[in-house]
Amino acid sequence: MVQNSLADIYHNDRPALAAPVRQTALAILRAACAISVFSLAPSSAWAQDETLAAPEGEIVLTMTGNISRTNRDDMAVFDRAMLTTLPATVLETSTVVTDGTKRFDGFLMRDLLESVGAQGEVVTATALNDYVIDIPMDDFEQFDVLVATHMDGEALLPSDKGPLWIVYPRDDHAELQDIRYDYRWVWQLLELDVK
Ligand SMILES: Nc1nc2c(c(=O)[nH]1)N[C@H]1C(S)=C(S)[C@@H](COP(=O)(O)O)O[C@H]1N2
Ligand SMILES: [Mo]
Repeated sequence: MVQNSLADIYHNDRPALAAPVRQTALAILRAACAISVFSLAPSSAWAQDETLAAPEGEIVLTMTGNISRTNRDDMAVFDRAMLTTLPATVLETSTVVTDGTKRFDGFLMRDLLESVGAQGEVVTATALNDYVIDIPMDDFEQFDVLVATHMDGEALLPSDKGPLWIVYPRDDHAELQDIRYDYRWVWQLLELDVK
C-alpha cells in the first residue's frame, strides 16, 4: 500500500469553500438535521449495519478491542477522509497549553466510538510518543469530548499536538478543570483500544 507522507496529505487539504457554496451547504445541512431529529433511533441502528469503508490514504487512527465494525483484521483503521464523514463538531475552549480561547474543529469521541460499535468501560489511548492513558467511556457520554483535527482553522500537525488531539470542553464544566482530566487530553493520538 502506498503511504502518503503527512506533508502530501496536508498539501492536498481541500481549499476553503467559497461563501455561496457554504451557504448552500449550510442550508442542506440544516434540512438534514431537521429530518434526522425525527429518525434518531433508526440512525444508530443504521450505523451498526453499515460496513466500514476501507482507507485509501495514510492511516491516522487505529481502533482495537471491543468493537463490532472493523475493516482490517480485528481493527478499524481510519484515514483522514474517513474521519471527515463523522459529524463535524466545533468546540471553543481554553487549554492548559495555549493562551486564551481556541477554536477546535473535529468530531465527537462519542460519534467515533458509535461508528465502530464500541462497547466497554474504558478506552486506552496511545499517542505517537508512547504516552498511554485509560479514559473512562463514561466521559464521552457525559461530555462533548472532541477529537480535534484543527485549531483556529489550521490542521494540527504531528510536530505540534496533531494530527489528532483529544480536547475536553473544559470551559463549559468546572469539574473538567482538574489535573485528572488534563491527563486525558491526549495529543498526537494514534490508537484507541476499547475494553
Ligand atoms: N501524546 C501525549 N499526550 C499527552 C501527554 C503526553 O506526554 N503525550 N501528557 C498529558 C499530560 S500529563 C498533561 S498534563 C496534558 C498537558 O500536557 P503538556 O503540558 O505537556 O502539553 O497532556 C496530556 N497529553
Ligand atoms: Mo501532566
